[in-house]
Amino acid sequence: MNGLQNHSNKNHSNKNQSSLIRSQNTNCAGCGMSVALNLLGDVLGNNVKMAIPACCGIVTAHSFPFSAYKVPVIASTFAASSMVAAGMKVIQELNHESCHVLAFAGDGGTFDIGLACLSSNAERNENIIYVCYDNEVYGNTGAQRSSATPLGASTTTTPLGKTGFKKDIMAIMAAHRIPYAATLSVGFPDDFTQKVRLASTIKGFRFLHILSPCTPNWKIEPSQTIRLARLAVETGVFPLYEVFEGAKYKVTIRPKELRPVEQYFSLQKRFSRMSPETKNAFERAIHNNWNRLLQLEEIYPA
Ligand SMILES: Cc1ncc(C[n+]2csc(CCOP(=O)(O)OP(=O)(O)O)c2C)c(N)n1
Repeated sequence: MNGLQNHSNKNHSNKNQSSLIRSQNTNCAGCGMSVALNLLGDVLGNNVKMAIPACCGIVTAHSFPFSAYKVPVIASTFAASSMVAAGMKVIQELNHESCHVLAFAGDGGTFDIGLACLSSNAERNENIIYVCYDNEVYGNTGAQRSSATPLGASTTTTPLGKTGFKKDIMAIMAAHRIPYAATLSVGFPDDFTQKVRLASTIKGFRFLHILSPCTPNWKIEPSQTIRLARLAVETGVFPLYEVFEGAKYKVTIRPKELRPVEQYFSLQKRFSRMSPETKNAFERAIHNNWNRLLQLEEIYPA
């Protein structure tokens, strides 16, 4: 542990290195989650402790006594990262320490199996930052569908394309009236870091939902990660916005006109089996959601 700590401090002094994660990790080329960790580290530095459940994020860490993380990490059960993070925060407060405590989980650990713990922690307004990096699939176990998988995407359990829509996790979090919830994209680093900075100054439960392209499971080239993270926003597939106290809305990136969603589909083989009818249903849903958000912002501005 001491050896790791020394190494961590040494690396942190190098401005070209991430504060949270070492470059010697085993993540895929073009991994959106790795970009998200770098951006989180840019804002939070290494004054961070993390609880990470079963997911690519904990595979990143490798096995004891090695770690690709430069900060203390507890590996939690799949369902319980937010509980563990809340416990870590309480211990830290009892010890009069001050650092950011993060739960860092994938969409499976957030939208599905971790939802009960996430909800109870949000309802108690635990003083943590919950980060969901959403690669829209159970990535490290072989690409099974999750409730974050979008309509029409093929996975190993939906080989012909998923038949239902993605769960609206932001609406669920807003319903808990937590102080802050926001969507972030690794394709918009300034917007991303501003939101992390703001979240780090707020007390109580904060929820950051990051769209995180996944090269093997979206069936894309590593060079397309950032392009897709941007296109998701520009087509309206993944709007960037904030919700304060579950009641006040702010859209932070506002394309003048949404790009045709076909531009987003065509770069990803996971959508290659989508029928024209499903594509139309998808595009209609996106436009409805975008208009709904703009209306919410107009009626309930932040
Ligand atoms: C209770 C339980 N069920 C299933 C598993 C197997 N498992 C480990 S990680 C994982 C999928 C994680 O998916 P996600 O949270 O989306 O993260 P990703 O792998 O995409 O990073 C599954 C099913 C487990 N560890 N524990």
